[in-house]
Amino acid sequence: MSMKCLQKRHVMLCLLLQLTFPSVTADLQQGAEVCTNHMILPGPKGDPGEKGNNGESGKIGKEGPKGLKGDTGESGEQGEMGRMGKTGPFGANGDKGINGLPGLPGTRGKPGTTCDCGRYREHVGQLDITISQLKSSVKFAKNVIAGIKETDEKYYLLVKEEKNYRDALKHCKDRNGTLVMPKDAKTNSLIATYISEAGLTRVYIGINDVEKEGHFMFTDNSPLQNYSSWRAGEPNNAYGGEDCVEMVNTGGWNDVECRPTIYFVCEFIKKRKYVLQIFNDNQY
Ligand SMILES: [Ca+2]
Ligand SMILES: [Ca+2]
Repeated sequence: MSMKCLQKRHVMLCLLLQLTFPSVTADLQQGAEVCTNHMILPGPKGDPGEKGNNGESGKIGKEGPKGLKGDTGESGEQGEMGRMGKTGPFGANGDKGINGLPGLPGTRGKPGTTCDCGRYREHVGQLDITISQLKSSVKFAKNVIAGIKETDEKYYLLVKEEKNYRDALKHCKDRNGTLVMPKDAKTNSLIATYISEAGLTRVYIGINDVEKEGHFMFTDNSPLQNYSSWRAGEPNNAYGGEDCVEMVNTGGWNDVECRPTIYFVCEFIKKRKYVLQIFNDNQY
């Protein structure tokens, strides 16, 4: 043991043993003396080593805890003026105000002159008549457009306006015609077909015995001659008051009262060119 202590490389170990284990050290008293006398001092401290390389970047740290609530910020600057809002609904009507004071009387007017109102009223009345005629003419023209029958010499028009016999005759005459006068079988058949095609059952025709009971005449004042189409038992002047004549859709004639309002057929002589007149004459 003492020999080991003598060795240079174990000097420090010997000192450590002496401090840690004193009893053992006593047994080695001689050896300890040798160690004391022959202790070798350590050499000078070496120079510091070269600076090491920079270490690698550390790992990203964990997410920190939520921070504390910040202090209340300063008030912002005043904003710009907003756009004008929509116009509101109308308010309720206000209460009626009290009557104002009466105004001062006006100056006296100039003396009047004699009014010529009658002349104007006459013009207005004439305008009303003209308008009425125009309306009637338009209605008549519509009937013309709707359908018309014709022969070489005449036009026949079924007027779908309910009128009594007198007004029906006037309606035709106002347009330079008359109620239809079927003076032969061909014309009578044509009118009968006209009525049937229109879906009607009866119309006034231009025959009557208004002037003299039992003496039937056409509206052109010509008497019935070689042709007639009376239905069986007609004319019978029923109840003593049948002076006008209707044609039913089979072509038969019957004397009837003149007051009932029914449709009728007008006839127009072609040479009068009534159609052109209807459309061109302003009086209608
Ligand atoms: Ca009669
Ligand atoms: Ca009769």
